[in-house]
Amino acid sequence: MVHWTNEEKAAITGLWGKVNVAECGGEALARLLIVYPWTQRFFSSFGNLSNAAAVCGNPKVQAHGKKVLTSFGEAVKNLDNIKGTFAQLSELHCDKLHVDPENFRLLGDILIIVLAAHFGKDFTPDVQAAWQKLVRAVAHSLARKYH
Ligand code: HEG
Repeated sequence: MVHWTNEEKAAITGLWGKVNVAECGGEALARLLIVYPWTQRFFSSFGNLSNAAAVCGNPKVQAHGKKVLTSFGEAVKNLDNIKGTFAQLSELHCDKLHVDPENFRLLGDILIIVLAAHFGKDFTPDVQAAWQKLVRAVAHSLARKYH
């Protein structure tokens, strides 16, 4: 289990309260699909992903990005039980969707970049450190049911 200091918890929940989930979620998923184009293979039903502008303007990408970041928010609310929180989603991504768990790590790092861009100086090194720990824990929990 991941151990959190009070400072880390405060850094995570403090920033999360200011996150626009639709905007940051949409942007994070769009950037994942653009920066690591092989991730597009999971979203063949999403329509036009032919270039960066198409990906960013694709309503299904935006909607799914919001869904993913909303779900990510469950980790923020359950910092002391992230594994349990994502047990079912881990099974889904493994057994049904066959998403390579490396992609959870990539999305986590992209999310950090999106948060840094949105929050600028407020995304201090301490806040970043707590968030890096969080995105790793989420990726780890989502990868847990793979075998
Ligand atoms: Mg996943 C569906 C959460 C990363 C590919 N993802 C979903 C759903 C949730 C979710 C809540 C809907 C589940 C349902 O319908 O019951 N995803 C989620 C989280 C994270 C993540 C929290 C990481 C933080 N997902 C992720 C990554 C990929 C991916 C990195 C692929 C590169 N997710 C994926 C696909 C679906 C979901 C293909 C099904 C989409 C659809 O067809 O609607």
